[in-house]
Amino acid sequence: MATYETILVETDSRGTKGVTLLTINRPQALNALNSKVLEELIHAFAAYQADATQLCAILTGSGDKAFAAGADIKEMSDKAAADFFLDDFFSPWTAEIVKKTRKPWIAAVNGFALGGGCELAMMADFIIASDKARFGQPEIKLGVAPGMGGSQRLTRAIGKSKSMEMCLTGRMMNAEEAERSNLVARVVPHEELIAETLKTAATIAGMPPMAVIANKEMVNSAFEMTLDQGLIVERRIFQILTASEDKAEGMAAFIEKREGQWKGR
Ligand code: CO8
Repeated sequence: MATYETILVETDSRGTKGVTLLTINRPQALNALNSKVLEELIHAFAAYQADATQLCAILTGSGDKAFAAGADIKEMSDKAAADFFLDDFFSPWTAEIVKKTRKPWIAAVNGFALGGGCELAMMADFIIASDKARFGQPEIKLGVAPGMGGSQRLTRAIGKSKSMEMCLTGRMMNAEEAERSNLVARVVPHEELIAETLKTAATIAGMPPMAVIANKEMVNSAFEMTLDQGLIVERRIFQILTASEDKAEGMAAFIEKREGQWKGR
């Protein structure tokens, strides 16, 4: 297994078969996202995607305070506009992590998820938040604006009015409001965040692998396509799945009142 400086990786985490736990590990900087974190997360997500024994990942932050308090302001403060533009700064987060990870991953938000931290959480397939989680897009206070998808993904998640208010004022949203606003799937007590997220991830990892990937692909197509296009994608993927060995097994298992034994084909 690769060794990393800024993240921790645990496969079959805490004995949970098929579940990889990724932890951003810069608690002294509230897990701010610098270029090393990005480089290492890209590598770790690619390894997760390639590992056929793992079917669900969780991303969280180390320490008790933050998931990630944003892109690393100290690293960015000296960069010129030309550097950001020529490097197409922030583009690898979506291109390398979101687009290339076909298997699901859950953000377990354990504290501050601000700026790039909130944007990273929103890249996950869904968010489970501790009751201490706080979400925000405070970039405006730095004289800039979201750059890792905040204005787009937040608006799709919670609607124009709330997203606009959050981006224009930089205010934070607590976990209760985030759940009410559909930003997060579920809020759990802080101390139980990882245990609860592992349970949800274990449920997913116990499903037929092709169906897991297909379900993720279908739901995501709802954000990229018209209704007609999305419905065609859904029907075609559904039809393809009916040819899988796991479909025959799943239906036989139901009729025979037993658990399915998945082949992943
Ligand atoms: N980048 C770098 N270091 C950070 C960051 C960050 N985003 N957030 C916190 N830290 C560091 C602090 O500098 C501090 O380090 P040190 O001990 O060496 O001084 C340490 O983490 C602990 O932080 P605080 O002492 O500030 O902890 P508090 O509990 O007092 O406050 C807060 C917690 C409210 C979360 C506070 O740290 C904060 O406001 N952080 C910044 C939040 C933020 O603005 N995030 C958005 C970042 S910008 C972004 O993500 C998009 C790109 C913007 C481009 C900018 C171009 C210049």
